[in-house]
Amino acid sequence: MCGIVGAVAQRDVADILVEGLRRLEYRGYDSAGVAIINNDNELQRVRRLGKVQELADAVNNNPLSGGTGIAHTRWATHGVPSEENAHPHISSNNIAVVHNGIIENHQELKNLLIEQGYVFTSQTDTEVIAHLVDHLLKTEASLLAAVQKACKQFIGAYGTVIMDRRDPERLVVARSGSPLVIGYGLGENFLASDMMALLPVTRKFAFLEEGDVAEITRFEVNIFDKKGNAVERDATEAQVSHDAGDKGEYRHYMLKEIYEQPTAIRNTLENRIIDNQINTEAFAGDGVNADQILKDIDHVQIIACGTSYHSGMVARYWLEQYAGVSCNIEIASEFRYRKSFVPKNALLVTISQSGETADTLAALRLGKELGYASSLTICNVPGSSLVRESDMAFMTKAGAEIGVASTKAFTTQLVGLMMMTIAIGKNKGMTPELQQELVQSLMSLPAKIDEVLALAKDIEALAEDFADKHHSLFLGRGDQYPIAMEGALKLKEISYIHAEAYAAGELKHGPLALIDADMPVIVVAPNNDLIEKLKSNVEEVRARGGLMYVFADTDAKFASDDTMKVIQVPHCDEAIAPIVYTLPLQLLSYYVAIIKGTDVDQPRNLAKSVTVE
Ligand code: HGA
Repeated sequence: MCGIVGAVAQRDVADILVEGLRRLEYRGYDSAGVAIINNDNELQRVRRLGKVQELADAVNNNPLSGGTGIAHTRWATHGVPSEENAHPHISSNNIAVVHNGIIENHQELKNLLIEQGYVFTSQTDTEVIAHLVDHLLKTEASLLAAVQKACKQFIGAYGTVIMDRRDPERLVVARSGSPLVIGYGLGENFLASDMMALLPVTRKFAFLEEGDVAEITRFEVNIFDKKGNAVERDATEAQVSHDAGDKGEYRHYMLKEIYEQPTAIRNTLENRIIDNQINTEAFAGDGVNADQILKDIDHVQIIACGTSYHSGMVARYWLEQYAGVSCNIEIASEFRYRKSFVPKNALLVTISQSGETADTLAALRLGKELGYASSLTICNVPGSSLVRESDMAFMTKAGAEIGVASTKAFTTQLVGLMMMTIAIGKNKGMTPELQQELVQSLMSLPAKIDEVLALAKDIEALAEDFADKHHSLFLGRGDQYPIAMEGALKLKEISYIHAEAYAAGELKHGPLALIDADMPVIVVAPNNDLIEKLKSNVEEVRARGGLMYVFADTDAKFASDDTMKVIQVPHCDEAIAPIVYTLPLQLLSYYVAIIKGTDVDQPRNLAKSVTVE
């Protein structure tokens, strides 16, 4: 979602800010802007609709000097994408503000501020922050005090940075529901919504916690918690490499990330399996005994959104089939707003690539209040909110995922969830033989995925058939049903072709009515217990003139004919089939998107790391 970058330095910071925004581009956005205080203490602001490059060109043509500045990429929630609505927003030509999140009571605040004589120039909720801080500064002694007071009036979520041209060497930042990280430099300091933005200028970071307000100058960072007490937040050295954001030889990040999956899975497994047993330290958290917690639980409640929700759905099949533990899964935005029942000894598992997904984080906080026995997050970003706020964390080692459409984060989540299944199952009667079998299946994954990636050319050829289609149907059964859902999500996200997924047994309860030659049907068909049932479903489609694309196990005996194109997928163990069959569907969406000419890495209307609800 939107990106924030800020700097207080002696040197000119325009290039640092714009480069920071570039490094956050992958999150998806619709406009960008920067404001810098120049040496005459004047505010200079440039905003552009569209790409950061438009902003960079504008700044190049009209260079901005000055060492204190803020910049933003916006993903509109309130008000259309436009230059007027792009951040920073300014009040009284003194205060400039950037903001991620939503101020839910903006209308009420706006009415009060209009009464005070403020004139609004945008349709955003954000503009109230600028005017309210300006208004409060008439009575408050400092920018810090004004921001602290303003925050008490906001309902909703914000990661916000405010600067005042009359106090030019200071930024004040506040966090409630949207992440912010401070980057420490030598005689200069920075901040951003994601440390990726600041890797060219520093590697030393401290994450703000919920309710924190901080004052940043060139030489000092003073952080205050929600009660206004001065606090320290641990600063750590970033481990991620400076070039984590490079595409290398690949045309798109998504393709690079698809091909990184064998390595990502290898890294996720590394040092976590000892003598064919899952090392429960992989689930460790501060001061908790993961081993004991996993032993004591009798039920698992999984909460996630989007792609992560699909990995959780697969885990439900695994937990009940292999570990003999009951499991529910729910979309975070539903769970958080309904009254739910908490079973005894239940573990709350959240899944999120970024660890900042707003709905999932809110669901975790609610779950803690409701009294779940413990919480575990499956997450790709160390230090993120979900990791910090959960009792335990399993870190997927996918590395930075830049493409908006998740690929390697999904498959490594599945690896983590299978490891969790084994770790829980071993105390619930899972035989050592089954544990060993599942562990061996996991270990075979990287090589198996390499074999599937070798099918890329065949899948690329298949993609031609989709270019003129507007709708498609994905079918799977059992633990492949969520994979069909993930395949459909991938296709709609990046190619904008309407795609729906059904459990194949549901066809006759409605979707068969849609079948005709213009509705390609994609089927995932590993050779498992349900294969004969699935073949009957395939016949139901064929009998109604449907055209099918079947990803089938080499042993499942599917053959191409007039109505069906079959891609033979190398045989794999049943337990890991959901992971293996994800790959051809990722490749299919990618090649269809290429043919359609869509923006693969930054699909329209979407954003990475969904930090607003
Ligand atoms: N609500 C603000 C900021 C949007 C945002 O955080 N997107 O991720 C706006 O619409 O400008």
